[in-house]
Parts: sequence; structure tokens; C-alpha cells
Amino acid sequence: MTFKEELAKRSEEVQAVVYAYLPAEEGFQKTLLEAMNYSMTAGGKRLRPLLMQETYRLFGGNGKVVEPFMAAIEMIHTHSLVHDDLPAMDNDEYRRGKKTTHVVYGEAMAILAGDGLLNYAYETACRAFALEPGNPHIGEAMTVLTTKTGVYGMLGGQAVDVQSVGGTLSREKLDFIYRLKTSALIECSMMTGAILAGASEEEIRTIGQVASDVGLAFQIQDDILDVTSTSQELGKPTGSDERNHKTTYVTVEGLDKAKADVAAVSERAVCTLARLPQKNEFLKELIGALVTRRN
Ligand code: GRG
Repeated sequence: MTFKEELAKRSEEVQAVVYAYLPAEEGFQKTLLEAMNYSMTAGGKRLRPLLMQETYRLFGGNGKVVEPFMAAIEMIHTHSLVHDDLPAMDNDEYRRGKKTTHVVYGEAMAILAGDGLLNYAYETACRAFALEPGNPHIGEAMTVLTTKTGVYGMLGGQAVDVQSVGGTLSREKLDFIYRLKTSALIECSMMTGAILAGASEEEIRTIGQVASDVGLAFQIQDDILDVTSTSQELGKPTGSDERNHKTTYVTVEGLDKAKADVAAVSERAVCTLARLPQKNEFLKELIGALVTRRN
């Protein structure tokens, strides 16, 4: 099987795991639950749960305890997209090739659906306690999940990003934003996978470094795609950074250096991963593929 075929198969399997944890659309709050599921089933690469499961496997994990965490990370990611698309933020009409949640359900319901996904993510992750009572790693994984998504992680990065729109940004502040806004969730994915598999502290630290670079390369590549692709090609709000006059890696460093840095940072991630005695060829190829991704 080629890497591309394996990726398609693995993404489908991961999506099935995520779907199994979506809430039933019933009760007086049915519209809220429909709006949450609308954004969750609108597509997406499922990269974060995939990275989590592959890292879990890298360290010898072979149980189901990772599955509620896989669903949770995709819910948190989708929450961030729903809120990022709102009129008060990027004001985007399309996401994952479909109308955004606020366009379909209205702004108030989209805010609630985003909140709902964030909270339901933690409810979902907590289901791991029932799956493996007494597993000592679940509490630590919960700590990483909650911290990396909060004010010292993704949310904090987004806040600094929002405050910077319209002004000039130093490279140092841009790096801070990218490490939090984008890398924190990738770190969260890979570190929880490692923790749940029982990896050592040193191994978890190494995987955190790999993930931080994967996230940085991923975000720079997103900036590159924002200026080099058409929205039709990507089925995403392409060009929104340009439209919103945001400072990006491309505006600071130029397109050529941005491309070179994606390759260099991604290569550094692969080299750090190679320092570990454990091997997962698919994970290595997946990280490499992020550099050449077109959506
Ligand atoms: C807390 C509201 C809030 C936002 C946090 C993550 C984020 C900040 C905003 C979302 C918008 C954005 C462009 C984030 C940067 C990370 C990124 C490139 C997200 C897109 O991830 P993909 O490409 O999306 O994995 P799919 O649709 O494939 O899941």
C-alpha cells in the first residue's frame, strides 16, 4: 500500500472513532447538538487524532483508552474553527468546503456550538476513566489536554493574534503566536498519545519538541497556501489572512524563505523523532507529508 492509500484508510478509521463519540441530536437542545455535529461532520483531515493515535502506537499503545481523547482533540480543534470563522474574528463564509456554522445556524447558535464542542470534548475525554479504571496515565493526559488548549496554549495564542491585527509584529511575537495558536494543539495530540501509552518523561519531552516543530511547519505552510492557492482548490477560507491584513510568516520573511523554513523545521522534527529508539514509519511519512500538503 502506498503512503497516500494508507493515509486515506487511516483517516477514515480515525474519523469513525471520532463519529462514535458525537452527541445524539435529541431533546430541547437538539438545534445546538445539530450545529455541533454539522461542523464536526463537514470534513477535515483529522490530522490531530491521527497524530495522537500514531504516537500512542509508537510507544506500544494498543488499547481503546486513546479513543475518547482522539474524539476530544478533534472537537477542540473544530471548536476553534467555528469560533475563528465568526464575524467578530475572521468572518469567513466557507470552511472545509461548506458554509460556516454561523452562516447556517446564526451567530448566537454558532457561539454556543463552539462552546458546546469545547465542553463536550472534556466530557468525552473523561469517558476514558470508565474505559480503564485505575489507569494512572489518564489524569496526566487530562492535564495536558486542558492546559494546551487554554490560556497558556491555543486560546492564549489566539488572543495575542487577535490583538495584533492591523499592527506590526516582530518575528519573536509571531513565533510566540504560532507556537501557541497552532503548535499547542499538535503538542497536545502527540503528548497525550505518548502519555496514555506509558512513555517516560524524557520521551514525552522529546515528542513535545517534535510536535512543536510539526505545528510551526504546519502553520507556515498554511500561510504559504493562503497566498498561493485559490479557495476553490482548498475548499477553505483561503486568502482570509490577506483580506484581514494579518502579519504572517510570509509577510515577514517572504515566500521563498517561508518555503525553505517549512522544509527545515519539518526536517528538524523528523530528526528529533529519529533520536527515539521506537519507530513508526507511517508517523515519519505523515510529518514529511505536511510540508507538501495542498490543503
Ligand atoms: C480559540 C477561537 C480560538 C481559536 C484558536 C486554531 C485557531 C486559534 C484558529 C483556527 C484558524 C486557524 C487558521 C488556525 C491555525 C491552525 C490551522 C492551520 C488550522 C487548520 O487546521 P487543518 O488544516 O484543518 O488541520 P482541517 O479542516 O483539515 O481539520
